[in-house]
Amino acid sequence: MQKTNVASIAEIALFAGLAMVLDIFTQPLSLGPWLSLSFKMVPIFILAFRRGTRPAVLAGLIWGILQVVTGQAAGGWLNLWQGFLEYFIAFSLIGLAGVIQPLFEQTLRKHQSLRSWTTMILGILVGSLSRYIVHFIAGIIFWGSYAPKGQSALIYSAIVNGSSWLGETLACIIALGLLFPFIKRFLLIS
Ligand code: 218
Repeated sequence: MQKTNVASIAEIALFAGLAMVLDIFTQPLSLGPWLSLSFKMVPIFILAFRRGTRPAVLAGLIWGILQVVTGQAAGGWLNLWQGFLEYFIAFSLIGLAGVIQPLFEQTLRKHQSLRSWTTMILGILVGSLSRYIVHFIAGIIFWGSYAPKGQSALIYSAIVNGSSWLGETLACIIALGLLFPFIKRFLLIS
């Protein structure tokens, strides 16, 4: 595991701040009622691929805390347990995107270019799925009363969180795919 140093602490703050700025100043790109693209997780993924899992988990946690203390989370905050789960735990888990790169480093040394794209996409999937599993569970437990009449809490949560997971994940894969050739030399992925 990498030693924490001043540069990585500064980058944790920087990338958490960047995610927060995107959160405040950008709007999801709506592609219809069920799909809107949102790029806000990109800074956390970049940090995960640059510094590894631990710094990225910390940056995700800070982003979650920032949303709560700035009032940005108000619409998504029902009570302490739910808020803790969906802002502190869920956002921290985005950083798990960093677990893939060390695995690939050890197991797949050949096929350089294929490896880097696979690492990036798998990392994004692991981070975003980990986050959204928490939102899905919280959706069943805490948001069930918002379900349309006749729809179970489970189905409601699967639809709501499934569609925002898809929009966020697709957007991050597209955005990082476009950025990747330009930022590659700043990442652990090669
Ligand atoms: C069914 C349902 N509705 C709302 C929420 C709350 N939720 C979902 C996804 C992401 C976030 C964090 C802010 O973007 C929140 C609070 C839910 N879990 N389930």
